[in-house]
This record gives sequence, C-alpha cells and structure tokens, in this order.
Amino acid sequence: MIFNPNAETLAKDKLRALQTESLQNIIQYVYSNVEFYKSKYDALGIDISGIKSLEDLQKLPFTKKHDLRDNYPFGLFAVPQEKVARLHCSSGTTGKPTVVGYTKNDIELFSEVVARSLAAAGCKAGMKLQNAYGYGLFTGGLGLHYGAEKLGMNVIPISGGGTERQIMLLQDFQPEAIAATPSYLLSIIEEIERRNIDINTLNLKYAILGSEPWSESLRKRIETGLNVKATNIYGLSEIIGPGVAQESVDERGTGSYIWEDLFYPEIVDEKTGEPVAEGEYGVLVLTTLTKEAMPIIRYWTGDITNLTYEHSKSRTLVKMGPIVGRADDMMIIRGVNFFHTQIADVLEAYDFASANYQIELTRKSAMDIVKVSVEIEDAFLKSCDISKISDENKSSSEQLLQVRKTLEKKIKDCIGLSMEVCLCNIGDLPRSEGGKLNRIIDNRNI
Ligand code: DLL
Repeated sequence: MIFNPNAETLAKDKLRALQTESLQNIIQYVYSNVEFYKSKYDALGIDISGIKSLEDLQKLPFTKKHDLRDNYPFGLFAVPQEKVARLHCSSGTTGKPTVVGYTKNDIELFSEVVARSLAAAGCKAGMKLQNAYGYGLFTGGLGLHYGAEKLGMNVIPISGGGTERQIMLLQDFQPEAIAATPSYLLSIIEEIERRNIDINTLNLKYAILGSEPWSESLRKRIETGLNVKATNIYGLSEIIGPGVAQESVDERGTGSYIWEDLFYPEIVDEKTGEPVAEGEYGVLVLTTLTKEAMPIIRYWTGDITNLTYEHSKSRTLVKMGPIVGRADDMMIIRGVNFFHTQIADVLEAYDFASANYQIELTRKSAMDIVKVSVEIEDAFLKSCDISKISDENKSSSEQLLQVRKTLEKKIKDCIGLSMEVCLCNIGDLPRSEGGKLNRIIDNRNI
C-alpha cells in the first residue's frame, strides 16, 4: 500500500521542482539560524544566493559526525530550546553521544516517513505491530511507535530484549507485524525453534528490519523461520531516525525507496567527495529538506551504497541498494579493502552455511590475520552423520574439511584475501540480545 501517493508517486519533474525549492529554503534557513553553517559558508566565501539548483548543492561542504560532536550538545539546533519537543541520541558511539532534536513538526514528519515505510512493508491500519526496537534515546523504538500509530496500527511497545516475553506476546496478542533488528529477530526465531513452537500458531505476516546491515540469506532464514515477508528499513538519527528509506514488500531484494521529497540523497566518492555515476557505490550523503530543529546539510552518513533512478515500479522515488559497509569500518587488510558484509555474500551461495558469522582480526609480526567463524546448518551435519562439530571431527571428517576448504577458496577468489575459516555449531556465535549485533572482533591493538 502507498501511504502518501501524492508524495510517493509525484512526477519526476514535479519532484525535482519541489526538491529545488525546499533546498533553497533550507539553505537560507540554516544560514540565518545556525551559527555553525553561517560561519562555515562565510569562511569559505560561499554566497548562498548562488545555490539555485540541486547540482549547486555540491558547492557546499559536507557536515560530518565530528561537527555534531564539536557542537555538543545543542550547537547545531536552529530553534530556541522552548521549540524543541524531543531529544534523541545516535547509538554505538564511544564517549559523548551525538544529540539530535525535534520540533513538534519534526515529530509529525518522523511519523509520516515511518508510516510510509510501514505501509510499504505491507502493514495496514488495524494490524498489530510488536515493536521490538529499543525505546529510549535510540530513535528505533519511539520512531516506529509514532509512525505505526499514524498509520492506524495497534502498537505493542515491548522494546528490545526479553526474548521469552517477546514470544509470549507473539502467541497471545497475535500481531501481524514485528519490527526489530534482523539479528535480534534471528535470536527470537532460534528460541521459537528450540521450544518447538509451531509457527502456524502465530499470526505474523511482516517483519520490518534494519538498523544494521543484513544479507539476503538472513532474509531467507527469517522469512522461512517465521513465515513472514521481511523488508529493510533504513535510517539514522542525524537525519531523523528510521524511515529515511524502506523496501517495498512486493519488490524485496531490489533496493529501498528513499523518501527523497524530504531527504535529498547523493552518492560521492569516499576519497574525493565527488559525485559518482548512477549505480556506482560510494558514501551516501543526505540533506534534510524540511526539518526544523536540527536540519542538516550534506551529512556524510559513512554508509556505502548505490542509487538507481530508473527501475522503480510502484513509486517515482529513487532506490538505494543495501548498505554494504561503512566508510569508517572498511577494513584494509594487507592492502585489500574489505567489508564484513562481503563474507555474508560468499556464504549466501552455500546451503550448509547459516547466515551467522563472526570475524576476528589479530596481528602476528606486523601481519593481519583474519579468522572467519561460520555456523554450519544442523541439517548438513545430519547428512554427514555428525551430531555436533567438535575439535576432533573438525580435522578428521572429510566433509567438514571439504566445507572449510571450499569456503577458504571462495573467500580468496571473491575478496582477494586469505582467511582462516573456522566451522562451528548453530548457537556457538554471539546473538543479539535486543539491539544491533557486532560481528567484528578486532584484537590487533592498533
Ligand atoms: O539505527 C535508526 C534505525 C532504527 C534504523 C531502526 C532502522 C531501524 P542510528 O543508531 O543513528 O540510527 O544508526 C544509524 O545504522 O548510519 C547505518 O550505518 C546503520 N543502519 C541503519 N539502518 C540500516 C539498514 C538507527 N537498514 C546507522 N541497513 C546508519 C544497514 C543500517 N545499516
């Protein structure tokens, strides 16, 4: 379903005209209301009256995470404190968090984009949503909550964690939809399976998953494990929270629509900052076109993805590919650029491999060593007459040796790096306890 057909199916020329007008307004607005932008543009000799078209945006500098930190907590706000209706923080940072603020209109905007996202995910008014994103400073919980209410859903605000309780409510309240990080939903599925609960006794149809990178094989695992259609939701606190982009339930696997009438996207080269050709990968840069409390111009998200303009079916808006990594968590191992999601891509081709993996980096005499731990499906072990992988059968079982060799060769061929593959049982690797899952352990002490 399309929540806001006016915006989501706007003719391309009208969309560009709307974006251009909003852009001119927002640049004027930040220049007049945020000292940070005024002094930055003045220092660079930028005359903002020269920003007339969407292409002119490239004349402006990027805003980066450190700009938010340097202006902690409220330095980038464009409105006085009494106009701020809510504060949130960005997750996963060490030290001081990144603070973002919303006026009442911004909260309305936040609800609108999440309502659009939930509708695209298959949700409808009257359905129940079990909201397993964390409530609090993190934008996931309250963001999904308000958007679901705007769509007319009945929200179950359970927040993240408490897997037993999650399962009890799935059984007792019979929600049609669940929102969670994909790694946490996998934890819930595994617990459901451990307890032999028949998924036909549940009423779930849709899962809205995001806040961390995930793969097609994890999608397959979740869709079959829960009998749902699982779609991607993308967003970040600096821009608004969840609901910057969303996959349509009928176009799964083909990218997520960016609500570009409100958030203008660019893809730039990570090193030069110059725009890349359509379809090429680079850093996603976003400009909020209408936000009031903390508008942000050319925000360097650090997320690596690509944009395609011409393949959209149901909507006229641009589609964003999956996030393949973050510019700042790209690892450079023995000179080769490497994102952990490339491991997910390799594993996807093999039925014996689950979607769960972990990467450990160590350093031996100035040389980086990468160990990839992969959980092997029980069904495969059964077919080899192995009940569990043990230290002993790792080196004695011909099938396990073959699996390890196959993966090591494929990784070398696809990524260009030799890595040691370590096979383990389903359940051996850490699970999400409600939030984002960290798949990389860096023991290099650098
Ligand atoms: O994670 C907002 C969110 C909540 C999105 C719930 C979706 C669902 P932050 O904590 O500020 O905000 O983290 C933002 O998370 O820059 C990406 O690196 C990553 N991220 C978010 N969604 C996705 C996704 C929320 N669908 C950072 N795929 C972003 C991959 C994602 N990475």
